[in-house]
Amino acid sequence: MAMLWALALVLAAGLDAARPPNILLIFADDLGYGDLGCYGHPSSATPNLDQLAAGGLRFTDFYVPSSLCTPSRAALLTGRLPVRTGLYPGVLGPSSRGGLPLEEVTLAEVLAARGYLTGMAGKWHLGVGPEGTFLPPHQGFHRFLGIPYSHDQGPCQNLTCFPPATRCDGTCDQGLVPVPLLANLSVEAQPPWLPTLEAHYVAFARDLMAEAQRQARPFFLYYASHHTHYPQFSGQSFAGQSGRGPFGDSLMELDTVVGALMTTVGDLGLLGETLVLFTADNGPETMRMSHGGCSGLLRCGKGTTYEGGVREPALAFWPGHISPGVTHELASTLDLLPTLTALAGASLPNVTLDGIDLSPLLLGTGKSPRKTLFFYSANPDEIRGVFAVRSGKYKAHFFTQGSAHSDTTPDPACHASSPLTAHDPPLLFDLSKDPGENYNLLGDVAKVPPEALRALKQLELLKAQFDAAMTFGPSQMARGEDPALQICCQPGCSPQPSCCYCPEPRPEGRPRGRPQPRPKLVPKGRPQHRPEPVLEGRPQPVAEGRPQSIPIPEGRLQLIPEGRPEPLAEVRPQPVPEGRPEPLAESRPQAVPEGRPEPLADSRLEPMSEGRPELLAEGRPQPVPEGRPEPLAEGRPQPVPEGRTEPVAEGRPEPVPEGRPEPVAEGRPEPEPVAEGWLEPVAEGRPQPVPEPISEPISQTVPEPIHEPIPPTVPEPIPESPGGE
Ligand SMILES: *[C@@H]1O[C@H](CO)[C@@H](O)[C@H](O)[C@H]1NC(C)=O
Ligand SMILES: *[C@@H]1O[C@H](CO)[C@@H](O)[C@H](O)[C@H]1NC(C)=O
Ligand SMILES: *[C@@H]1O[C@H](CO)[C@@H](O)[C@H](O)[C@H]1NC(C)=O
Ligand SMILES: [Ca+2]
Ligand SMILES: [Ca+2]
Repeated sequence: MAMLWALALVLAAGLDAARPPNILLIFADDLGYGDLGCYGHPSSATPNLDQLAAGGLRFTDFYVPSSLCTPSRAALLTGRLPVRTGLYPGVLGPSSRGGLPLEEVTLAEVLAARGYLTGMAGKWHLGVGPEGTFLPPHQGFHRFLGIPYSHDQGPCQNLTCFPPATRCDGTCDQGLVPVPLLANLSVEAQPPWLPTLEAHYVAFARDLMAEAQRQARPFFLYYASHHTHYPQFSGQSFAGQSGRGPFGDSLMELDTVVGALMTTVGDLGLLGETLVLFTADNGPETMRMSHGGCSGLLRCGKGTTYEGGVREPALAFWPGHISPGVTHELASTLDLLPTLTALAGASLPNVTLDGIDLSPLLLGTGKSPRKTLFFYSANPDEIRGVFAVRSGKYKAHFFTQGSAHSDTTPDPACHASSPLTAHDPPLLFDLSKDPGENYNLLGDVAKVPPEALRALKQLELLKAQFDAAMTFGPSQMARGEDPALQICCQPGCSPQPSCCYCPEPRPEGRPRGRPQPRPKLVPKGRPQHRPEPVLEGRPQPVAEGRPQSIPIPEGRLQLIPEGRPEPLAEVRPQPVPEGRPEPLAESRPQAVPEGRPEPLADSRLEPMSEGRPELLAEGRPQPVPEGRPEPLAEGRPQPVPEGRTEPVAEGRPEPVPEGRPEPVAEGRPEPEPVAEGWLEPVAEGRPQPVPEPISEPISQTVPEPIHEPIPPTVPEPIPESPGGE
């Protein structure tokens, strides 16, 4: 079997690789350009990511096309701008009727067709829809374990975010069901126990990687961590340990996840055959102040088209194939689909792609073919078109708008109070000299350098051409909301949404205080509480350590794939909430993508659901009372644990030395020393299994103390995320 497709690959792709690489794509949430040690943060504890950076290619100019979760994730998985795929404005919610159209071809579908075993752990946020129509199993993922949207899109005031008993910040989104944890199309828990959530994902990931190896096929693992999105959470081993408060603890857990995944790859002997990519969906949510991320020297953060919103840390690691170094070439998450398609020898979807194949840049055989980047606002419209354009070292802002997500920084341009503003002429920055976008080159018309004038003309032309050629797809968000679409572990229960409550058992023993009503979740005779997977330095052998999965009782969200999906285009977009300049629906061609993807070639063992089931669960839930929190209060005081608990510095690889020696044009990564740890220098094809995993064992496993009974007091009001992304 392996030989068959290996031969096919050589014929098809002309790559010298004997087999397509495994692909491990790790995606962080609301993580800023300045948050990692290897990007200069002085107190983050990210030794594993720093080690990836030291042994791989670190990007300084890597972008996402949108600074919000849903559109950014759509772009990552399709290689297409979110305005094409209809993922605008804003983000999807638990009640949304829309989602990433099934006709869109995802990276998972491309790779599954090439024979990959595909799996996703973590945050989806590309729609749920009736009967889970839009969930990952319908978009190319053989396996899925995760939350279908952000973990703040449900009430969180009663949840424990840090053991033993630190509750989550604020209240998150009220009037919604508790966030569900799904295993494929079934509800595993609602809500999950957050302190062990990432550990469950790691167990899932190990299982997927080991199973792929057993089947002698490559894997594609999309690990979309909830870290470091609000509200911050972590397991016991990280709570209070990072030296950077709750955000740092959450980030430290994410970093340890990276180490655990790399250890598994090493244990399987696959380091030289696995391409590891790390980046994040959008910039930091600075409205959380010290509990949010940091864009470093860049301006603003999430929700804006300033650099802090769209420029992200990005690492590519593939020993023996990608030379260690730092690159200043332009790149985007849009480019991952065409790049990975090329590296896997798979077939590109027959659609208009916005991404470009960057494999020459990764493999060190050429420069980045990407020369320009286009940025839409969080609420794009066809009249204004792109807000900002980068070409080479220049970036022009034709429109700017602040965002509540970027509140609380000293720069008022970032804030929600900064209205949508047209700039004519645009704001023009030379990002090579001024990455912080502080000095508008057109600010003093008497002193505009001729080169800047030429750049201005070029950027104006690029915008005009791009906008003229762009056709927006029908907005999925405009399809509106239906509270009955919210996932409920006990369909038909009352009163909804609060009765949709099947919490994950806490790691040890019974919770004290009130008994937990958990009807039917665990059939009689089964252990009440599964063992808690704990992230630690040295992971269990791959075969072990899997959490037992909780059997799903009947009546759950069991989705039977049957029937053809109705064409999405038939759903008439509804009027979009205020703030949009004009209805987008009319006079727009229904841009549901040309060219249906071919059926997945390889569906052995784990067939993916096709199409949308027609059955609706009986006992529709009732409409959810409106209870959206007010957009924003003013900055809340944050009790920030100051005073480091332990030194973080030692054992951490040094930040990769900057000092770009050569003009940006070079394109060749600069060689860097290879770090030790799980990262062994890979001389030839197949590395030895690496016995010693993570360079720096994080703290030892500590049993999770029993959670305190929750006092009935209502936490103080805390500003909630506008829109719950
Ligand atoms: C999902 O379905 C696949 C295929 O049936 C199965 O192997 C896997 O264990 C299921 N559960 C999860 C969490 O992926
Ligand atoms: C790609 O799509 C276009 C338009 O939908 C179609 O005309 C063309 O035949 C397709 N090409 C392939 C190779 O399927
Ligand atoms: C939180 O707990 C309190 C006290 O037990 C309870 O009254 C309230 O309904 C809970 N809220 C949610 C959203 O679960
Ligand atoms: Ca995000
Ligand atoms: Ca699809």
